[in-house]
Amino acid sequence: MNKKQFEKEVARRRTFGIISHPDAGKTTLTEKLLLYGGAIQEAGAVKNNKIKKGATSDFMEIERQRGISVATSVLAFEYKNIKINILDTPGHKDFAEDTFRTLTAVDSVIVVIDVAKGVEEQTVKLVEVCRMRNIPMIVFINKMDREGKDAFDLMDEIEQKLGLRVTPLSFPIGMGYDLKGIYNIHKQNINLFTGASSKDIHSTTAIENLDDKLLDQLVGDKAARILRDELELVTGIYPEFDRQEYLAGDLQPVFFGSALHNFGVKELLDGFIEIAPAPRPKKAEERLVQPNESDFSGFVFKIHANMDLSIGIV
Ligand SMILES: Nc1nc2c(ncn2[C@@H]2O[C@H](COP(=O)(O)OP(=O)(O)OP(=O)(O)O)[C@@H](O)[C@H]2O)c(=O)[nH]1
Ligand SMILES: [Mg+2]
Repeated sequence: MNKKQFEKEVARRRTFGIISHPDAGKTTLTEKLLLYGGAIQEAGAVKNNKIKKGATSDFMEIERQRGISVATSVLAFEYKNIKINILDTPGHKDFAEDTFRTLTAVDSVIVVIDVAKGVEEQTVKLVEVCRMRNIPMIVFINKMDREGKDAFDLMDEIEQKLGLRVTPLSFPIGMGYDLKGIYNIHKQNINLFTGASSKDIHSTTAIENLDDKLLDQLVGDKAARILRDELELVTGIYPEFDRQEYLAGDLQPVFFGSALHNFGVKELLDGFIEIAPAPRPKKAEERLVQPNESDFSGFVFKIHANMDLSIGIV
């Protein structure tokens, strides 16, 4: 491989961690993201009965038994010619060491928040570490298929408890029983929620602008009116998205969805590959290692005993 090809390879890599308090839906989201890369045929292994069906990334026996992630799993897939490495971390505080170590290996993170529970204890601790290191963060508000907190209240809570500065890039139309869809602010299209199989990759309907009558037809007059009002508020309250600010750790875009229903996940993934950083220089003991150096370099963040896969390098 010549230098140019090598640099191109480096530039198309995106290594990120998924972090949160236990049970927010990290492993479920990881599985759905993998669907887009065709890495697995069927997601949804976590669901309700986590004991019988093992999730793809919870491959250790103890994880299957307890239905929680104990160690970080690394899963890789390709999407739109980008090579994505996901590090699905355990949320439980007993395994926080593993998660903290993982955070030294990633170039960015996705923070998952349960819409009903809001900002929880472990999330506060993990985000604090990311904030100190200026790691670019995207927030995913999950479980929108359930009744939860109002989107604006929740974003306030995120700003206050996590010390973040947020701006939504997608916005929910209703929630829980009334969840009608997701409006993609950036792309100006609507993804309607059907509650259908989690395997489906939902299609979206583009609308010209918010005054488009198609919006009323798609979600009904009332929901359309509320959405227009809410988006006006969004424009008034939140800063415009700026990639440089995101990369510097000064601004965190927010997406909404339901990992279980594979809903809003595509918006998240498309947004992610557009904005997330490629490998950046890493500080080693002696010096800063550039990602495009020709000598082999890697960051060893964990070593597994008694497995075929013996080291985790990203
Ligand atoms: N209703 C609903 N349930 C969800 C959603 N996403 C995940 N869940 C459920 O939430 C529970 C926890 O999901 P996991 O993906 O294992 O959570 P986790 O964040 O990986 O948990 P730890 O690895 O233990 O930190 C499971 O029962 C999931 O089925 C969602 O969008 N909606
Ligand atoms: Mg998990």
